[in-house]
Amino acid sequence: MRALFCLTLILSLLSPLSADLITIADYRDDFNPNTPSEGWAYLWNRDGVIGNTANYTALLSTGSGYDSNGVNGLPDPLPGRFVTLTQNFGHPGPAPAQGVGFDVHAIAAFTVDQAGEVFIANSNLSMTNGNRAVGSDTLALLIHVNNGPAIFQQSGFDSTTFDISLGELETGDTVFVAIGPNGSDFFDGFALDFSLLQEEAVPEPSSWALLLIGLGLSGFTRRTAD
Ligand SMILES: [Ca+2]
Ligand SMILES: [Ca+2]
Ligand SMILES: [Ca+2]
Repeated sequence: MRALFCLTLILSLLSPLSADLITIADYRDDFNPNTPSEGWAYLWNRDGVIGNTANYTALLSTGSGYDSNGVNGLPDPLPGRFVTLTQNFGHPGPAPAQGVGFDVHAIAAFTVDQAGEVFIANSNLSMTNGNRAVGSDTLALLIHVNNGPAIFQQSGFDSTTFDISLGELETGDTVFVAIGPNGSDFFDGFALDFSLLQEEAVPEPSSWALLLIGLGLSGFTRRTAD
């Protein structure tokens, strides 16, 4: 009986857990031009290089999206210039060649409200300015969590996707998706979208059934032994 219980317990532990992926955020679906939806922040690295959240500050609502001065119309005064995020359009800020100390990024950030592995899915970042020569002046994409190192970094694309795992996150961790001018901001208009999915590990019903059977047999063995 004890051997059977042990076997059952081992089998139940070996049974795969089902991983339900739920969408916890979606850039376009969640976009509110007046006030960021719960969990979201729209930022720019006004005060220093990308990757250090101490340098980040909020973009301000213009009523149709967010830019550096919160007043409809671009360009804004340096160092903001064309930095903006709206539901269907975005643009990074300027680069050192344009009179600032570092590449100014537009940053979409989301803070998770529960622990678990988080994935980016359904992602796309495409340059959209019709006057731009394909393959010319590009963007730089950088993704990091809190003040951690870059999890994903790419530049030199006309269009790209970035479906990746961000690993196990804790409640309150923030994902930053930052788009920079990659040297200059001419023709740098873009379209952005992505979802964040989170895994909720739920034991398979069969695992629970086996475990309960195992525990029941264990109890039976003890009673007969007494
Ligand atoms: Ca979407
Ligand atoms: Ca403005
Ligand atoms: Ca550029």
